[in-house]
Amino acid sequence: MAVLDQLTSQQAIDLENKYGAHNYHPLPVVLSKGEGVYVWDVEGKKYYDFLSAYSAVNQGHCHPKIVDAMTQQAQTLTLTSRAFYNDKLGEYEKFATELFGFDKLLPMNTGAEAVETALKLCRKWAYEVKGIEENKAQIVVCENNFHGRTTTIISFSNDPVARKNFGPFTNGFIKIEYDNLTALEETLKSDSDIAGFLVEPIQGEAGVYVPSEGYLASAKALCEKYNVLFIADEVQTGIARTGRMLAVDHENVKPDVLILGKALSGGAYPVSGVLANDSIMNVIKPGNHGSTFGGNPIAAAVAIAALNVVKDESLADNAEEMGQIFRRELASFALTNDLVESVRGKGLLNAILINDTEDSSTAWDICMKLRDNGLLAKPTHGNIIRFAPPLVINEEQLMDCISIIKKTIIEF
Ligand code: IF1
Repeated sequence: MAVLDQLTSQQAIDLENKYGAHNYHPLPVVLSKGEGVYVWDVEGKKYYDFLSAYSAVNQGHCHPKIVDAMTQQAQTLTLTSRAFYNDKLGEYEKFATELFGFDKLLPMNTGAEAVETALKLCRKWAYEVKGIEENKAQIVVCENNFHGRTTTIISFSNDPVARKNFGPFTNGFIKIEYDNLTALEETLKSDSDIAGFLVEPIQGEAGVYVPSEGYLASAKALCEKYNVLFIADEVQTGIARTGRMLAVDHENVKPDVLILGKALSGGAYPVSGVLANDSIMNVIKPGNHGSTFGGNPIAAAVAIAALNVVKDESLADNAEEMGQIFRRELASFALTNDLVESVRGKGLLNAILINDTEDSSTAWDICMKLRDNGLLAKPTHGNIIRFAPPLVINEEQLMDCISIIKKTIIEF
């Protein structure tokens, strides 16, 4: 059947239900256009986007400079594979390594691929540089982590929905409590086979869990003390989202391995990567690792444009400033409203805690009302709603959104 040229929302939803795997439960809204902080549904209703595709659209929807770079490159050379060189990759690698302060970049496509790349790099470094006995390397991870959906990554997840019936799982991971330095030091002290510590500077999916001040700096110091790689997963917290270029910058922490994704492309194209210095990255030799699309010319051109937008439009500073307004306004609102317990976050990665149980539908129901009132957001766990608009939002738009959020909750 020829797809109807102008679907209604319900028709679009029905098509997905019938022909698409049911691996998501989206909020019932069908988007057809995006521009800056706004998205429109197929009926033409306009919304503020307060999810930013889980922090991939930091630069705003369809940013002209990013779309331009993508369009130009797409009309010139899309993909060569790494069997040959191309004229964009080296330029991008130089740009990104100088911007983030590392010797080398290993380009991949999705966040999970970059996490997997970092795990392989860490293990290989452990055997060939640290001298751990082969196949004995352990990597420390945190409870309630989210690093992606591959079989190895869910092997160290504790989310039963992400794990059930996907076994057998990959060995070699030790889980400790997040934001607990004693647990980290005990583990590093007790086991000489530890290769690395993989951590989200803020746990996004866990509900925008901001660790104690100084946690990241102390964790890095412990990793140095025990010759363990500090691996920062900045797929969601990076690229100016938390008010600095990287969330680790709030504590002046330099990771041994940096993982980027999502807004590395401004949401225009799958671009991810792993950055490290030569003493680590040079364990990777030809044939060890790669992917068909990793480092393709479009990804390179888009990432350069996307990173330039972050710099040219001072998006980190804007995120910092707008985030402070957001948390101030919502914190004072929480004092006057029984439903909102508290607000937490950094920059424009924030969440409100709803005064209800984790398995309640309250957060979802509030998001449905927010949708009716023209603002799109989604709960993480049952009673937590994440608010993460594009970092290009201005104060007037932010105040408008805050009044929509307050009005919706008061109506609730
Ligand atoms: C989904 C969550 C967020 C990430 C961190 C790696 C990845 C992600 C810190 C993997 C991806 C996405 C995945 C997406 C929803 C979203 C998400 F709800 F799943 F947990 F943001 F919190 N590291 N997060 O946040 O990157 O392979 O997806 O490119 O799977 O539903 P990816």
